[in-house]
Amino acid sequence: MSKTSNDKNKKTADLKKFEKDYENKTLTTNQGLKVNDTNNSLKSGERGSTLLEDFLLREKISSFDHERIPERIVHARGSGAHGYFELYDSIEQYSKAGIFTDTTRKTPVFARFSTVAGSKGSTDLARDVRGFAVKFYTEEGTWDLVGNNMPIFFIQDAIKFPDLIHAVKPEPNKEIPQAASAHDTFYDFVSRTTETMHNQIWLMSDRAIPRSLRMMEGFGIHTFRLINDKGESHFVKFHWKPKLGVHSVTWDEAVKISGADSDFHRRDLWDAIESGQFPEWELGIQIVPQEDEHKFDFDLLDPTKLIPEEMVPVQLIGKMTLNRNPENFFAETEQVAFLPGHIVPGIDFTNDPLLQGRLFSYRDTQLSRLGSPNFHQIPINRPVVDVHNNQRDAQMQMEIPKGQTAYFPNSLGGGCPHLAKMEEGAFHSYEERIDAKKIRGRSASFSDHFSQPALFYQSLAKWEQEHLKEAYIFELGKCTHQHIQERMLYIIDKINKDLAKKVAKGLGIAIPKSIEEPLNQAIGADADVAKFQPSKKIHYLDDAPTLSQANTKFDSIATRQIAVLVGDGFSMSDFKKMTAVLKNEAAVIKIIAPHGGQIKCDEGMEHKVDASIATTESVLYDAIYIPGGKASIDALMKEKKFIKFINEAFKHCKAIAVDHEAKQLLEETYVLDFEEDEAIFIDAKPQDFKKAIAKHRNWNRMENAKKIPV
Ligand code: HDD
Repeated sequence: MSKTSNDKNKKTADLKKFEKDYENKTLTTNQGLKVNDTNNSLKSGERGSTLLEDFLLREKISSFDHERIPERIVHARGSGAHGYFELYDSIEQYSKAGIFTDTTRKTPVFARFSTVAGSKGSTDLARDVRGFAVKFYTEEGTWDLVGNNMPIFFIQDAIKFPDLIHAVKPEPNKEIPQAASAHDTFYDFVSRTTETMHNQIWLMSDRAIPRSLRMMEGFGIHTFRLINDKGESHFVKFHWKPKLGVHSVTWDEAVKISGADSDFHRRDLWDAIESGQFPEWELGIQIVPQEDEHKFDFDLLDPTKLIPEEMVPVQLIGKMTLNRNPENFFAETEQVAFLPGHIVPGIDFTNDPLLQGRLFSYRDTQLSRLGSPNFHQIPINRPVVDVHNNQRDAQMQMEIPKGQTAYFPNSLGGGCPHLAKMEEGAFHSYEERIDAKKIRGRSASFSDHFSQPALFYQSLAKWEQEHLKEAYIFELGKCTHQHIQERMLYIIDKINKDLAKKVAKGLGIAIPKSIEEPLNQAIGADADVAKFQPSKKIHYLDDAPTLSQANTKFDSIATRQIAVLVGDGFSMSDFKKMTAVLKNEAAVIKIIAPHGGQIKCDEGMEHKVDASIATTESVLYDAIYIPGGKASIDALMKEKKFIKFINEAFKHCKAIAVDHEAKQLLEETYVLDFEEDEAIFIDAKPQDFKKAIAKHRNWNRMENAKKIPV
């Protein structure tokens, strides 16, 4: 039982019924037979062959042989946690859902964050979209909000999802590359499917390499409906805003973290919860009244478009807190099944063609992944309210449905389970008026593929644009076919000419003036870009500052990992003065020394070393502090990896503070080669160092950082 459990949580109480404790228990077979030897098989004599009769061996090995289930076809790599959701104020004017009207509730949740393309064991730091799925165990049934950390998706119609995923997954002939979009098939596909460009450019941005799962936004992406008790509908987009702000690592760090600790995000989430620093996100909604459906330049049903917050502000309506780690990864995080089709009265779908297809896919996939339509009976998937219907049997039925009838209507079962009345909270689909021909096609209102990618790029800070450009050069540089690179350059040029020029320079090829094959092969043979770029309307924005991470929160150093580099004889007074301030703000102090075990300060006391320099890397920390003490600095100078450690932190624009003799160590590095750096501190006030850590990175250092050859 983890120390951060929340016993009042109704779902936690439900899960407890299924938890199994092994303390002081005797080993048995699955039939409860006590076993006194699980190390030796039954043999015909000491050196003889093993007997088929050995049921103990058969049960143990056979169970092992079958312990894997298929990993998720996408989002296989993920980490989950339990928590709860609280509503600030009722929004009954929009929705009748209990979760949105009852402020006294603490609705239990289970959240799972994931990468998309990689396998279950792949690195957390892949350049990728992150899944952001939340299961709300509400009093009216389970609601799943299955979103991502980017507000838009690659494609407009679910029928293209298999193509997108086949293109981004490892190439089928050689199963390369793992957890990476930087390869030919992905760019071959996206350069022929221009609707992908908006999500594609977000994928090139820092959003695709978060510092922490706790420091990323989440989005429901689709336009959903909220339905109030009068049956009125408002369009809604859901947002999750992290309390710690939105922060990312650099690509160089991501690559190195993948080697140093490929579980970096999973560990970070786990450790934060275990230490009582519970991750929090506020839930926000953008509301569009029914009558404003056609007021935008884009179609609300098009999932490749966002509604800029500058047009429709996000109202924060509640908060999710994750306060308990799972007891068992497989039972909870692996077996949890999210379905966009899980909604409750007060929330409904729109005709977004991507959402509509998802409503089929998720249930379908659980059948092969979890093996049975009874997957809702698995503890993590059970709603916190009773389930009664006439669905029966199938593999792994865990309940014993009583009675003679399993059909409706019936008289023999007393008419039960009986139908719910509307006043009892029965679900009723929104009665949208439809008058249409059946067609296989796409609305012309979906055909603007370039305005929003352009808006995104224009809205970024200079340093974000620089990172994005480098990402394109890296990704396209990994493509081996020049015609694919050229197509991409041609398209990037339609988004932003300056960006295309810089990427072309990095690739060493020219931007083609024209392309021979049609621009978008997915929705019709036409190379006329103008058709995909409708003229600006009155609501068009040139800049949407809320899209930039430069405008996120920079007010906390809670859970930031501070590497404190010390050798024997380090100055205790320096150490105390600095770490007291940092600890007070809930930063995590990690003592790194030339050796493991204990390290002595100049006052003769022993301190536990968190990591010896041989076992750790600079990229795992947010900032460095080095206290004085001559003997300590002499010891650090002897171990050259400390120099690399500091140079790398400098390269990654992190805050570095040194006191007294520790300045000598900086002289061995590149740090002092550059004048005036607002995040380098020599004998400075701990408060100033703290502020620099809260800023996450000193991006003003970027040009100097590029000159560091590590
Ligand atoms: Fe999906 C899993 C998010 C489009 C088909 N998706 C999955 C997960 C997330 C998303 C977060 C992992 C859930 C978990 O942690 O278990 N997917 C999205 C978003 C989309 C989207 C935000 C667009 C707005 N997905 C999408 C389409 C299809 C799928 C269009 C199919 C037509 N997604 C699946 C799936 C998965 C899945 C194959 C794999 C595992 C699972 O469902 O449970 O059914």
